[in-house]
Amino acid sequence: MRIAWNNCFSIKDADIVLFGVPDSSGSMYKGSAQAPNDIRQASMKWETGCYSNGEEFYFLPQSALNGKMKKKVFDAGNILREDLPKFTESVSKAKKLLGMIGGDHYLTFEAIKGLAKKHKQLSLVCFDAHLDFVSSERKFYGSVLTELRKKKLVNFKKSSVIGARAFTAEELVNAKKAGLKIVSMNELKEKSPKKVLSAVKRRLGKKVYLSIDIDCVEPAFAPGVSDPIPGGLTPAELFFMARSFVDKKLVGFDVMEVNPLEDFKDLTTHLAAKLIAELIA
Ligand SMILES: [Mn+2]
Repeated sequence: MRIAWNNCFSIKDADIVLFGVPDSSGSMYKGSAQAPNDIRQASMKWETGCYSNGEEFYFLPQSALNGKMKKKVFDAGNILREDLPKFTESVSKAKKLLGMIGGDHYLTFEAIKGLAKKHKQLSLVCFDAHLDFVSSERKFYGSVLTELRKKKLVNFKKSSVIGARAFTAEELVNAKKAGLKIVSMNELKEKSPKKVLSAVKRRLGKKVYLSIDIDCVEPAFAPGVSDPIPGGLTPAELFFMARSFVDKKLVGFDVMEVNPLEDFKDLTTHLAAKLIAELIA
């Protein structure tokens, strides 16, 4: 099964190459491995309005095929974790926008490893309840930023995490040392999404990777995650902010950590499908 908006059939013809990585081996919680196919299934089920160039338009699953969609989207199917760096390298060399559907958040490291062959020192924008900057334990989804820092794949001084509300002292020290900007939920509520976005964007380098851990969203809206932390973003806030990073600087995005085993009435898989629609619109 392909995502509902698949409207072309090769990487060469595509503007955006979507793919799933059904792998949760970097997590102690199983479940996120089945997310890519569940999100594809959810994408078939609804019709919705999305924003494109500031204009709202109706985004039916079938609009992909009847010409209403401006961008060519190719769903390349599911990729094995061990093939991931090679795959992202080849897509970036073909100059296509990459869209990964996870899987656990550690896969972001594997994806950026491949992208870094073409794009050195990417700016990373992460939406996440967590900092994922643990250094006392390694090689799991909680240490994505530690691995990226060790391999020097990301320019932390030009990167930010938005929506953070659960972190340890060790992670704060690591973030500070690296020069990473943290926009906590408190700061977001105190200021405004607009103000926060302009501060984050001022820091960005030439090329940007956008990583969205779905647990950045309030668990009441997105219960299907492995480590839910109350006090999160509303879906509308996430759509508004995430969309604003879709521009010429963006080389790839991912939507990670949907865990259908923890979900309630498919709320979270539907949210993820809508988020992908917003990004590709
Ligand atoms: Mn997280």
